[in-house]
Amino acid sequence: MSAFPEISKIKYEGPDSKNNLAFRHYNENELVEGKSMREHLNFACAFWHTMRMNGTDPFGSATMYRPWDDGSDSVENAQNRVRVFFEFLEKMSFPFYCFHDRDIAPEGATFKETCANLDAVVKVFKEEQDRTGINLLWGTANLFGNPRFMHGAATSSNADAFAYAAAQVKKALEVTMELGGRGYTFWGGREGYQSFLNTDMKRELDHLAAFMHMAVDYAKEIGFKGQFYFEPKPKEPTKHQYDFDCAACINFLRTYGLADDVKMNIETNHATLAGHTVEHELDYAGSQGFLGSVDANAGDMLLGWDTDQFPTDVYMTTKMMYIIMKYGGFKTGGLNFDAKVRRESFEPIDLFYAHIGGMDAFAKGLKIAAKLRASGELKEMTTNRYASWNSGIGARIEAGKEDFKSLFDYITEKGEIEANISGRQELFENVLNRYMFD
Ligand code: XUL
Ligand code: CO
Repeated sequence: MSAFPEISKIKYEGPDSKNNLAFRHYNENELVEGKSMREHLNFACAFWHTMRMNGTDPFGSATMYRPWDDGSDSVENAQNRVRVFFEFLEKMSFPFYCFHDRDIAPEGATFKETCANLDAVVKVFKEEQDRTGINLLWGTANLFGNPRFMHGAATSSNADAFAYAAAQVKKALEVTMELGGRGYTFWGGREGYQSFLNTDMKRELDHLAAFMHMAVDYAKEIGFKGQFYFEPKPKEPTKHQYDFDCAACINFLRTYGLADDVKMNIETNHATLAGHTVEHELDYAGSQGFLGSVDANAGDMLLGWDTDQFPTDVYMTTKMMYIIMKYGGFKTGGLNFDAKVRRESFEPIDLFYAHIGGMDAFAKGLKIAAKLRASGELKEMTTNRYASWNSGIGARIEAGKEDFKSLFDYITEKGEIEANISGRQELFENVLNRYMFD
């Protein structure tokens, strides 16, 4: 039985279409720089938002109308959600999806029962994957929702909570592998702290590293070839999260010997909460060789929390795709819509409008980014800013042929530096606008 009987498969109708249930830009097989849009974008749908968000917020109860969901915690209801999810994925032409263990299956009375519930639901995922050819981009474990993780999971002051989290991730890795997942994501959840007075930070960080090493080791042991990701987020729920931003995460990975096994999963709204733009985070990770995957969403600059809105700002998607393409595009990762419809957008059809908007915004951004790259105009302007490094003293510094003493002599003799040239930020912005609208 169909959960969305009035909605047929969403088709590409081109930029002139006025059909709100059609793609205007996302044409999955269209080639951009010789690669299909589908492969450039690797869109994934987040099970937790699409199937589990019911509209509750700190001030009010559920608003969402979901006729297929009986609201119970039964395994049967969980299995049925999976079938509805795949109907949605198929109608939206999603090549991928992502999940947390606890979104897809209910906890049982014991850990053993919980694992059995998970297996029962994973069986349906497997059937639906085989039926549709839709794949798992990455899996993850929810190590933050249950009260047992009140002090964190890998960084908990309670060693048993660490052990429970390890058991949970062991199982989540097995399930991710069973479903052919291309990756596994760590998001800290409660891995952080509120007050230094009651916190042994060094010990907590050591534990977090030990935990991630155990995961990497176990993945090797069972032959899981997926890419591990670490997802930065600066606050919410804890005040000081250990995975604050890409710089903090990469420092952690390098310090603890995890740099070869883990890349970044960068989320727009998390970047902005850290006081960065998502472009900054993508470029930083890319420049350090850690660009893995993206949780695509948007925040609200007037609200200081993680609103997880759908991304519709084509400036933002253009800049994101420009940077992602600069680093060679996604290898294992993709664009996972870690985004939810607003509490007031409570009808099933809103799930379609939301994802169509996000996918079209990225498809349009991809096309503009490709035009920018083809012309080389911005790149050339940026390169020209650094012309002083191409010869003379700049080239010698880059080649490691100068030191403080030689530079002291150089400047002493010269007396003053070559005149600076304008940064021309406004001109750069004008050029971008020309590509946005022409
Ligand atoms: C939370 C968040 C998570 C991670 C996966 O803010 O982004 O959903 O993406 O745990
Ligand atoms: Co996320």
